[in-house]
Amino acid sequence: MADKRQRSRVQGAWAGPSNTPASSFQASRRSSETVAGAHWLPDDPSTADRRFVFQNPTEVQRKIPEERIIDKEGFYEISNSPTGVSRLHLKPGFVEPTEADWMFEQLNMEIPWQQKSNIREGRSYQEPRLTAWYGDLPYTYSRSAMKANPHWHPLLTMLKDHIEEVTGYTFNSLLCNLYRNGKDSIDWHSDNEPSLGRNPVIASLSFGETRNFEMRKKPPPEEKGDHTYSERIRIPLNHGCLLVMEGETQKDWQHRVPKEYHDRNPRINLTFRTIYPETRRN
Ligand SMILES: O=C(O)CCC(=O)C(=O)O
Repeated sequence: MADKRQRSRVQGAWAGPSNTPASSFQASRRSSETVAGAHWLPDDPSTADRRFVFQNPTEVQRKIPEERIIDKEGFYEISNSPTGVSRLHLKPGFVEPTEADWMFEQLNMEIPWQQKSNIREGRSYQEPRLTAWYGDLPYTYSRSAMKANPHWHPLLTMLKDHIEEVTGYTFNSLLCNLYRNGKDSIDWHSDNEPSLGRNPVIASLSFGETRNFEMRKKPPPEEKGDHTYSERIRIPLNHGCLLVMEGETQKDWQHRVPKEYHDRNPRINLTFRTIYPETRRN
């Protein structure tokens, strides 16, 4: 990193008429070839007729982008890649707090929560959270399937109808997540399984403890998977808040809910989606 920074300084060098003898000042500068900074002026009168030649920097100094925090109601265009726009719609208070309180209790008690096992690098591991799946079709991610479950809890049907009315989108499936405490989490991923079709719209409704929903832009190929300079967004998702991700968001961004290392109460997150049968995927 230090080496990168050094190379990326603005570079310049003193150039004089070729018939002028080099002053000791110039000679000492010439020995290092370059001068850091374009505003450096000669204070030795014997160098006054010399020109300061600007050389293009060999590498531009890169700054790690500051994390953007989104916590107010609104539509946010978070990027615009050549293929299209990634957009978020945040609606804190979508379910008002007193309603959200009893809904949290009911969902916590009545959803058939289970701990799913996934496969990564040939090894099976248990997800650090509990989940449940609703929909006429199974849902496969991380090389493990959740069975179709058409028996929607009436509260979930009511919430789905309300979200569809407000957003204008329709959904046929729901992945429920229960984060039991701060150690429960979901790692970096995109909801981009082929069964979700192109440009999936995900409507995510949260209840209970506020947890940080973090997003990072996928790096261009030349970064070789390094996210150091990726744009980042943090959205504190609180009790009753709705977040809709749309457009190219799943193609161009990843998201996660990281672990937190202090006490955290349980949180429930409902992610409404549309699953397509294999024959109707675009
Ligand atoms: O809990 C959340 O807010 C995010 C859940 C999530 O990323 C997912 O279910 O794919």
